[in-house]
Amino acid sequence: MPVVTIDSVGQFAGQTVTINGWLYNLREAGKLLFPIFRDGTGTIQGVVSAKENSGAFEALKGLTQESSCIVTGRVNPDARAPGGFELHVETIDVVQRIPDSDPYPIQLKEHGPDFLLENRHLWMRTPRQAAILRIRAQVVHATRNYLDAHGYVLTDAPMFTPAACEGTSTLFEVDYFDEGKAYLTQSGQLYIEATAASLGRVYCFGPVFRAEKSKTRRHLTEFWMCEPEVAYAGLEDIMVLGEHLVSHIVQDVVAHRARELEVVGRDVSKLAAVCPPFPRISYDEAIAVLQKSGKDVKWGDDFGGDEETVLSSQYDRPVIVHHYPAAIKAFYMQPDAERPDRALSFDMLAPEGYGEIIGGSQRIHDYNLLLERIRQHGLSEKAFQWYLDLRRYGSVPHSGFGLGIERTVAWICGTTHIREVIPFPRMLYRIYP
Ligand code: NSS
Repeated sequence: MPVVTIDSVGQFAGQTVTINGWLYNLREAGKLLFPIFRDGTGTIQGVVSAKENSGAFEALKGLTQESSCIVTGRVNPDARAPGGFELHVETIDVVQRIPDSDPYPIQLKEHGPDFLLENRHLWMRTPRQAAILRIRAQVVHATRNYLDAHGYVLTDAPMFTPAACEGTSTLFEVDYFDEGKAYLTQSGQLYIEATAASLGRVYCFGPVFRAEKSKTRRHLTEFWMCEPEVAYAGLEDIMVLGEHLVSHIVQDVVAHRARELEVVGRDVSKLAAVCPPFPRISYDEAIAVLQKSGKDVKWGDDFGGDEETVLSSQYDRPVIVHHYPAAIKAFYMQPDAERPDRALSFDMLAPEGYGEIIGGSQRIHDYNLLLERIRQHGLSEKAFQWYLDLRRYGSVPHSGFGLGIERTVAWICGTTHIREVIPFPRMLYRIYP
């Protein structure tokens, strides 16, 4: 018997196949049983009759939810069945029966978020969570594919670092043998500035860590970032890369994960609009929009989630906000030549209130200016000697950005909280499981 996955049963209509899976649900109706099996690729409803097949009927009757089982049966086209096919069960081999005394904790009913997070290792089996994880994988695949196809070389950045990249307030400290304190990386950027000077166009893609004290639906303490970095690129070049990359990711998910988007209940028409060019507004214009809408902000303020939502709600696709005040941005950002109090920086804000998905900038390429900024920010000159070397030897203007994977997946899936889009979320009050 061919062993097949549920997402491919359509190719086996009329044939007898074997599915390796789990019992998702069971409805008993007298001499008929209607099990629903899942195998990680989808769910399929089965039917077993006591009269026709007493062996399978007995094996299945009373079988507990999430018991693992190997099912063999004939694939019958059935317009009423979700997915269009029904499995006429012939044999069932129970691999592990969950005892009635210790049932599967996640029942097919509403549970509170704390309970679900405490049981994340089990919660992820539910069809909605599995669909989200598949969409996440597609986002990662599309991101890498786009960059690989456009000449960007993957260069991994280290996780242990001797210094901060994105401000000292969110650093996780670790003891590093006799070297003293080290920190978990907040961003691979500084390192891929070096690989960009070696290879031209590069990116890194990995987990980053921020000791975020904020308990919001947009913040994790461990999240994944994709960071392209390009030698000889300016702010304009890198904004264009950002809009093309994000459009590609969204359209790739729409094309390849239609079923999963349906499972999570996403309004796909909203995603279809996401193609370049994206609207752009300067920070100054953004302040004016916010003030007009009644927000209590003044020039020089950074934007929080509320402000981002007001700004992005004006558009049907992500909006790019550029030229932020240098004072509220990172030490490495190149100042605008005409207005040095502005940084050549941009953030991309996702629509529908999902907030910032990209932060990026042109980098300072002048040695003296960079040294001055390192000093102004009270950063360790010693730890940054290698970074200053990049400005000593063949320095060029260069630019890059970081795309937050979880923020992007949360937006594409339309989830209310970012914790659902990573297999094991790490947050202020959560390190288990
Ligand atoms: O702090 S960023 O805005 N920018 C950087 O780290 C630069 N060093 C990247 C670069 O230029 N190579 O973070 C980038 C993105 C941001 O837009 C969010 O989408 C995401 O990273 N981000 C987060 N996601 C989840 N949780 C937290 N705490 C978080 N912080 C940033």
